[in-house]
Amino acid sequence: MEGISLEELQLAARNHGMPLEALRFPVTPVGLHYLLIHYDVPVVDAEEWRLTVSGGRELTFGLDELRARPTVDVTATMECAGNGRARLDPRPVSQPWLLEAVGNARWTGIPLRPLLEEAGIPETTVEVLFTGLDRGVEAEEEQRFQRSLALQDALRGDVILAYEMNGAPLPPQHGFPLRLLVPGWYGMTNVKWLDRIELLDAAFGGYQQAWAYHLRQAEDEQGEPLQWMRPRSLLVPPGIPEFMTRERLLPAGGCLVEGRAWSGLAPVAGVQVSDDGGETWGDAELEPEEGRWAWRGWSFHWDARPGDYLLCSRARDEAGN
Ligand SMILES: Nc1nc2c(c(=O)[nH]1)N[C@H]1C(S)=C(S)[C@@H](COP(=O)(O)O)O[C@H]1N2
Ligand SMILES: [Mo]
Repeated sequence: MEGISLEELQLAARNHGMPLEALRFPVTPVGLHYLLIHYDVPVVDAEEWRLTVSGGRELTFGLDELRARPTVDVTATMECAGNGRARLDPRPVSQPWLLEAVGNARWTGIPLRPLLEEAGIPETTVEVLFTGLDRGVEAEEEQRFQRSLALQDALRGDVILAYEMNGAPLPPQHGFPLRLLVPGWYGMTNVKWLDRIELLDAAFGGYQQAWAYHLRQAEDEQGEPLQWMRPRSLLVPPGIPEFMTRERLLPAGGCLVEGRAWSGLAPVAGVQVSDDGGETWGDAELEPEEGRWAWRGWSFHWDARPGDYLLCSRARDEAGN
């Protein structure tokens, strides 16, 4: 953890994580959901804002027109693909997440597929490009935040354009007035401040798609594009924190350790907890599933004897990940 720079701190102060004690909430209250904003939060006038769908028949929608369409909602866990990167060695210099870049929210909006079908999908379409209103410079390239999906992924029935979060209009920091939501995929997929959707007949080669968000072992290799969230589990730190170190203090005795686990790849199949930094593990009890895309609660009866412990948890999913 040596050498965290002021630049990294500057990013950490702009983009907060979800404090781990907020794992107690089944649905993360809006202000506790993590945030990641690469550039500046755009200020959008809802009256003037339009969504354009192009590449087929060009369609334009105002916010009221979108809101008048049949509504769907989905409770989905979203995790930044870089969650945990500040602990990697060597540490990639970027938003320095520890473990809190996650949240679980109820998103309301309209399904994407009918909108694309209305535009008429040309036979030559291979990808769908989503463009946000926010602009900045990254890798020396001036850009708007843009990500694409393969056509078959964009046509998944549960992909939505969301205009509400936890029953209220999206707040500015989460993408007002409209964002993409692809349940089960890492956070960067879910383009905020969306104003343009384009059907493309060639793969999009922009920075956020072709270079960023790849899992690579060396800095200069192409790597594998990240998509589905891998299994992960986090626990509510028990007891009370020491202010600076965040070390926890609690009375010896029985302690119910609680947490949540998720995987985009397949439903969570099991969670284990260790009190010796991962040497030995015991099985946690899973709470009922709250929908395929929401994280799953779990609990573990821990017999806390006097001493110092390093607690951790891990999850596996039904696909064996
Ligand atoms: N337009 C736009 N969309 C974006 C981003 C962004 O910077 N600009 N950040 C992405 C990343 S990397 C993540 S992890 C999620 C975070 O969503 P949240 O801030 O609502 O939690 O939004 C994604 N969508
Ligand atoms: Mo992210």
